Amino acid sequence: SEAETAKRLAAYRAVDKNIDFENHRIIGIGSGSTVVYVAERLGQYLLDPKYKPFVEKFICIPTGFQSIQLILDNGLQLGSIERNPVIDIAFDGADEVDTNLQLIKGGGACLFQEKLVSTSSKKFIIVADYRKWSPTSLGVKWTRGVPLEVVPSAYVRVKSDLINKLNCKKVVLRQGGSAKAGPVVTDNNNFILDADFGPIKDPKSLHVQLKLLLGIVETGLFIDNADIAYIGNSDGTVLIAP
Ligand code: DER
Repeated sequence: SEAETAKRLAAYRAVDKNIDFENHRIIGIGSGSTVVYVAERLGQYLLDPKYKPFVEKFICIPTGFQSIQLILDNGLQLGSIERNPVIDIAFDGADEVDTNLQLIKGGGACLFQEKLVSTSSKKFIIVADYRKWSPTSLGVKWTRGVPLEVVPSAYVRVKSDLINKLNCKKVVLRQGGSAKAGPVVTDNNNFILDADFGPIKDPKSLHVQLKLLLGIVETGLFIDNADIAYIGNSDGTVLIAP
């Protein structure tokens, strides 16, 4: 599809332009469908005799179970953030990117480990297709609400606080649907609440207010974290922001 082509374009370009084969060793690998192409591209370099000596030394840090699969399926070395708390460069997708490179993430319910990796990385690269790019504000392209990782026993309290203290319009406990009866359980054994605030004028302030609510482990607002975004367009071009 057009979006898949755009995802692959952005991901390949991001890897080709940002991996320093000699100096990078610890590589953060995100979650979702776009970062699949980042792992795929690294796997291609691994098969190239010229690059193999460098890529086989890469230690790839996952952001959840899907990310672990991605690393293993592409023949890359799997590491842990406990063993490698400082990451050289990390790649991940996003649900929405604004012109200040503020992000909404968490569509794939992996936001906690994603933020642990992205904020532990010296360089953080976003790869996405054109549907995620929001030249105005966050909460315009991604309209399913800000994903929040919450402690399961606290979800009713958090929902009430979101509505009564932060004037959230709509809060939904994310369900597994046909994949799993009942709520989605994250790789950290938590629930996800999707909190719809509409267009978000000041994502940094909202993030701080959310973090003060008892029961919220982490938010899907990634503030002042991404360094570069590669946005694949349907016409084959790639927008690089900033
Ligand atoms: O969960 C996440 O934050 C993922 O990065 C995700 O939302 C991006 O997913 P996609 O690359 O499949 O659109």
